[in-house]
Amino acid sequence: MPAHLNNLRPDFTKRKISCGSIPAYQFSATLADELSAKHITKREAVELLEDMLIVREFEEMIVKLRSGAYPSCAGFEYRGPTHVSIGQEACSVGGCTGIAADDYITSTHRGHGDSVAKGCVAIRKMDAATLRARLPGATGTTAEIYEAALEDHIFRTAAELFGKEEGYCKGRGGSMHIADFSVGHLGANAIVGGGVPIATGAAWACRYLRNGRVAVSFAGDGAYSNGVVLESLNWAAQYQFTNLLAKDHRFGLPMIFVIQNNHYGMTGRADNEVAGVEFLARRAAGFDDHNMHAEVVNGMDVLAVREAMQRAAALCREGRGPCLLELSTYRYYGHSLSDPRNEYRTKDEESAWKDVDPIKQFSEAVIAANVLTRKGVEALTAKVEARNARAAARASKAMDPSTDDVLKHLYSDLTSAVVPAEFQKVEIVKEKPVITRTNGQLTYKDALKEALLEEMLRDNRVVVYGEDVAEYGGAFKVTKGLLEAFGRERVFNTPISEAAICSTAVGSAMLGLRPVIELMYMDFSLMSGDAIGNQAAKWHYMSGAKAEIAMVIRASVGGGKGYGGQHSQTLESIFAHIPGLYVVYPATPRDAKGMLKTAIRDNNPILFVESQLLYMTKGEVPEDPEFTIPFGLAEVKREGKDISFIVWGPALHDALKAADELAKDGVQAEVVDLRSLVPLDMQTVLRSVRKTGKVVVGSQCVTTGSFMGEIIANIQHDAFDALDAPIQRVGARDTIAPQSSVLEAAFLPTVKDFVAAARAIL
Ligand SMILES: Cc1ncc(C[n+]2csc(CCOP(=O)(O)OP(=O)(O)O)c2C)c(N)n1
Repeated sequence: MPAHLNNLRPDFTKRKISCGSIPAYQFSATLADELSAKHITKREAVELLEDMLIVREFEEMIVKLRSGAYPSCAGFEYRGPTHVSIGQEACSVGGCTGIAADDYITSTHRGHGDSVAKGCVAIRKMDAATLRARLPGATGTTAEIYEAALEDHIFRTAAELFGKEEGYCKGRGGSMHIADFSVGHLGANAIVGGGVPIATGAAWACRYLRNGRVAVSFAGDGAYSNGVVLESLNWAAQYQFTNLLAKDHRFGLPMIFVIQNNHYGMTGRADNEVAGVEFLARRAAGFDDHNMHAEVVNGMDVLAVREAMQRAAALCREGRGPCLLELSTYRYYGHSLSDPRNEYRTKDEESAWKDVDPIKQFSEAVIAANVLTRKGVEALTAKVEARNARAAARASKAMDPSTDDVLKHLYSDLTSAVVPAEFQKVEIVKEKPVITRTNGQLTYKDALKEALLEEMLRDNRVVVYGEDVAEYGGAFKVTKGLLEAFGRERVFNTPISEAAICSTAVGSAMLGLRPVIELMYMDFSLMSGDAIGNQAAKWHYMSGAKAEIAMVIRASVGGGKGYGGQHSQTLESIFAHIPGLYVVYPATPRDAKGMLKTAIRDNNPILFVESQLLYMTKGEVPEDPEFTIPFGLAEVKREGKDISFIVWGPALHDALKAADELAKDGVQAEVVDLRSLVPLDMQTVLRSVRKTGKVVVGSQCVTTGSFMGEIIANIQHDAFDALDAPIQRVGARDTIAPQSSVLEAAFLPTVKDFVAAARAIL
């Protein structure tokens, strides 16, 4: 039994389960109170007001731009999204001032405010040297450089919204995906809830790295009905994180879930309509025995938000995370500017919320506490308006990206060729797994394990997690023994939450870790479609190459075992269709080791497909820990001159057997193993096609719509003249994998199918 778990006994004692209570709206201090208690300085109070004004003015700019009424950008047409957060400024500014400048946030489609606030707060806390590095060539007094840095921040934010090369993400991300990794902003997210597991992964990375930082996910009320958000709450609260390391000291994830509850999804309301709780903060009680330190806070009061965030961040730093804060707020405009709001709410309701406007209230508080005079507030407002206008005008005239660069930043060119010294020191907790060669050979499974072992020994940033990968070693034992070698910090079981497994890996990769995660069956990758396709694949590009997403998703294909429709699919074609991912599928033990090591060292997100049919196959595998196989290199596994089999995955072995069969008739078949679909090595394929003139393309994918069609399209385009016959395709039949073994045999491609396809054109 794992040492950290107790002996499980039946216990049906009659009892009541208490869910405790969650405090709501406890903060009642005025600014004057806070000043006299020295919880805030006058200067900080002015900065709070200024930052809220910057956010509001920025959002007003979007509204005016849409109607052509923003004179500073006359003639400029803004064509991006218009999810403005006017009304919610206290959440963004209070939220970002309550945490440290180098803490992390993720945000949402309505994230301009969070983005602007995070940058302003971070800039104010930068020392002069950091500021000068941020603004090379800036001159003047320190105060002038701070001013210039704020203006530059607004400029880069606006430039990103306007799709310009000088935007934070070089115009690749835009309004709904803006990120600034230099200030810990890990990205807004256009997928409702999408940023929450990313922040959770970042929080896990903070804990792993012991960097003392906190990760915050800002997300709306709507997001808190989304599956991956609920998975994140569960993920962050796991006992193994909160209680494991020391019995009397929690060491929970430094994660703050912030619900910016503006009371509407797009139009649907959580309270009274699409959820069953009055306060979404109750979600915390569903996942954590301690309710995660949840609070409901007046989100129209910047001091209340700031104070609650400070408390939550302090708890996180003490190891008492995660925390959850529900901020009750309101957006004055519709979901976007095309939403007139009249179908689902009243003017009366809107005006009640405007009465407690965060900027109006805090301006009065600043005046009442003698921090600024009314004139002083007006002057501050005018300064903000002028600064924002200058920045926006400059952004509207900034350079567009070059159209030649449309593919630039799709993939990272970086690898972990050099492991930083601090990550080279690796501790063996108990013992390393022994991997034995029999007659110089390893199984495919052990080749994978050897790759993992070597890479984990080489680089402390490599972590392994997935369902049942720890003591049990994974459903197919690939990771067996790694827990004993590296301990539970680096090898741990996860909840059955494929979406969170993949999305948290994105978040931890953003902080520089190199997660290798396991999906027990490739079929389950469909549970993590967003994480893989919208998050992992896209963040390097959408961030303008500011984010490196070095992660490997090992997905095991179960076809051929009689496991039926939901455990047998070969789905790499779906993922090869999504730009931004690498998709590789080794078919021999040697390739398995060499390519997994390459995958772990590469800085791109990699879908690494394995076949359960191949796990026990044996072959020679180099022992050299520096042995790697580059991606995008197909290999001729058998030379021939009469016909080419272009294959990948287990189909390689069928094609090789078919080649033996054809050899009996004197036909010399060449067998090309693609090994990686993305990047794809068409040169080796075309060389073979030009030699033989006859082609059979094969894989275990369901035939229609598979990547086989892509290969065929390329061949006919680039080597049409070399073809002597129509290209043949050998894939699985266009149906669902059946349970019955006779039916499954009829479903999957066979050696006979390869032979028949070849004979048809020979
Ligand atoms: C996964 C997903 N589903 C639906 C949408 C379309 N959509 C965009 S914003 C939105 C409402 C989100 O509500 P909430 O999370 O409360 O944030 P708010 O817009 O109120 O800030 C919807 C349904 C989406 N972008 N992503």
